[in-house]
Amino acid sequence: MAKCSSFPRTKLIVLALLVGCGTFLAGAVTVRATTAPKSSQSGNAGQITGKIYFHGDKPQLHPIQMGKDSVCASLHTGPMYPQDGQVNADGTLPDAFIYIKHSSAKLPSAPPRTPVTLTQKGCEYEPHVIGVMVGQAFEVITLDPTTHNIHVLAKTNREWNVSQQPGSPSVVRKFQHPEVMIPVRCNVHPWMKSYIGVVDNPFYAVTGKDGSFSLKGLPPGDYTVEVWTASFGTQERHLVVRAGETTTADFTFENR
Ligand SMILES: [Cu+2]
Repeated sequence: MAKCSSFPRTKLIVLALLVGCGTFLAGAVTVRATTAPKSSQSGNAGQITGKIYFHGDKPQLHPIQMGKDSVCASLHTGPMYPQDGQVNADGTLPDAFIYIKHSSAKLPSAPPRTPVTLTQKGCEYEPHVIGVMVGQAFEVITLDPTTHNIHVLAKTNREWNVSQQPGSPSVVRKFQHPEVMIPVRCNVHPWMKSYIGVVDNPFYAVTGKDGSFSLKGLPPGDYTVEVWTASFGTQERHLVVRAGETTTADFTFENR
C-alpha cells in the first residue's frame, strides 16, 4: 500500500479490493474518456490518466538461480523470474514509474506522515518499484529467515548500505532530494532489485497488472510527465491539465 500513501488506509484497502492497487495516486479507476464530468473533481483540480503499453517481442526472461542461498530457494516451489523486463499478459507494462517532472502550477510538497514500506519477502523486494516523497519516512522490513543487505545506490542523495538479519527491526531513512530512480540491491542476493523514485510532490504512480495510471487532484497548468521503466527506457511528454477535466496520455515502449 505504500504506493498509495497519500490516501487514507481504509480507503486504500477498499480500492485495492475493488480494482487492485495497480494505479495510483488516487485509487485506480481508469478513466478512458478525455473529459470527465466536473463533479468528479474536487474544486478546480484536473487529472491525467493513461496506460503504459509494450510493443514488440517480449524479453526472454530466465529463471533466477536462487541456489546460492538454499534458504531463499526453499521459500519457493516453482521457478522465479526477474522482475525487470516483465510484460503483462495484456501487453501493458507493470512497474512503470510516472511522475511530474515539471509543472507551471505550484504543487504541494509536504510529505505524508505515514511511511512507505519496502518489504523483503521470499528473497525479493516488494514492491519492485516504489515512490516516496522528499522528507517522507522510507521503511525497509524483512520477513525472510535469511540475512539481507540493503544497498541504496543513491547519487544525489546519500548512498547507504545496511545488513538486516531475520527478525531485525525495520530500517527507516529519509531522502533529502528528488532522485528518479535510485536502484536498490542486496549484496548477498544479486538478483534482488528494486527502484526508488524520490519526488517533491505527491503526484506519482506505479503501474500494476493492467498498466494503467492516474494522477488525480492536479492544479490546472502545464506539465511535463516522465515515465520511467527499468528495461525499456524513459519517455516524457508535455501535457496540459484543465480545471475539472481529464487529460489522457498513453505511452508505448519497445524492447531496446
Ligand atoms: Cu538479500
